Amino acid sequence: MRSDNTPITLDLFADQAPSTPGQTERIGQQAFVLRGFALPWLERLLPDLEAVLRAAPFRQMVTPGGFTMSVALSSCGALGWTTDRSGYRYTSRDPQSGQPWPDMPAVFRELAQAAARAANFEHFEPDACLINRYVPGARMSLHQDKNERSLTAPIVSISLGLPAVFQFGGFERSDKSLRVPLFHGDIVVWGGVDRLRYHGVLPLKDGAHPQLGAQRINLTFRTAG
Ligand code: MD3
Ligand code: FE
Repeated sequence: MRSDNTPITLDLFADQAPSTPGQTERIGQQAFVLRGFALPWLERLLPDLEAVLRAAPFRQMVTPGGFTMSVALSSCGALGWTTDRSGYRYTSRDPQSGQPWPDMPAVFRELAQAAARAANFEHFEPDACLINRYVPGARMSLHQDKNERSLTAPIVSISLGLPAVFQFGGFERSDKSLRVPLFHGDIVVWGGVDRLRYHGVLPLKDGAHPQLGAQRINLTFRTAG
């Protein structure tokens, strides 16, 4: 981290360059990209992801401001994230089905905990896993994650499918942000002093991933309750 608080610049190259599995990139004092960390887990994880999505299908939600998000969402775990005209919040039931969110599969929790440990966050106990689906053109504008009750726990994010360019910003929306390409199997872990950084995802480029097709799926694990 530089003294002016701009993140460390590590990845200035093309967003289509393959990542190097096993490599760890530090993008902030307490923020790390673990390249390819999820790859050895995916044979176990993807079937469980499909089962979660059959029980709680992707849906496009509306923001309090009345805009439909381009990213489609679902959740699993004790708590799921929801937005509608009345605000952003975590709920214990899927508002679409009225049922509790699907359980968080053991392999999800184990992978999130292993990644947190690899980034020096011990004892991570996620109770929410948000599942974001990006199709080409979908994006997530700069925001902070601050609906979680505890801001001391880290967040773990797993990227699957098409690559995306992640924006890693500062503590004000107008701060300059670093662009970090994220690929299938990469995991980002951030917490501590970096927990409230603004971040976003640039519009997804067209393409077809050999396993997941024309989409990017991102899982984010949080301690929300
Ligand atoms: C935040 N998702 O669901 S996660 C979200 O790829 C969300 O779908 C994005 O933002 C996605 O709320 C980004 C990755 C990430 C990585 C590093 C961060 C978010 C970060 C560092 C600081 C703050
Ligand atoms: Fe976020």
